[in-house]
Amino acid sequence: MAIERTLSIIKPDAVAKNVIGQIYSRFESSGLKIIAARMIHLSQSDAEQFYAVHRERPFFNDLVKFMTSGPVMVQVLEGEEAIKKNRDLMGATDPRKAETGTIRADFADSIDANAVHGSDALETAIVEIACFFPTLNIYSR
Ligand code: RTP
Ligand code: MG
Repeated sequence: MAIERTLSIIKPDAVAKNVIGQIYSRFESSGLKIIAARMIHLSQSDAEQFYAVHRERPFFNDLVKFMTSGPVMVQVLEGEEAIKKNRDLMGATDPRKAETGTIRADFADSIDANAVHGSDALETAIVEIACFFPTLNIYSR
């Protein structure tokens, strides 16, 4: 199986709920390593750029407003099939549809305030990681 890297964001709702550590434990228990991390309060243009693929979607403005509503914790996760593994840990976008035991089922309140982001493919992971971390600040062991 391939070792991959993925970008994870703990969104403002989960940071405000003080569950960064609980979410980090789930990454670590599943075998994913946190190889870079920083807390940042996204500006409007940061959020618009990051979610540019959704620019034409009806929920775009709400998404940008939410993602800039408070600080987020951003991390690079590394491990076997990290992209899929992280998406599996996250659960479905809408927490009402997320499987029991997933991060969104346990910590998210709504489709907007849904606790976490995770890259959805290899190419997006590369682009998203580069948005936040220069190679120099990624500590793969
Ligand atoms: P994310 O990008 O944040 O990891 O979430 P995702 O892949 O599960 O979902 P995506 O389709 O990429 O959508 C990005 C974020 O936009 C909000 N959204 N709202 N009202 C809606 O129908 C709707 N659809 C998506 C969600 O907050 C989602 O996380
Ligand atoms: Mg997405």
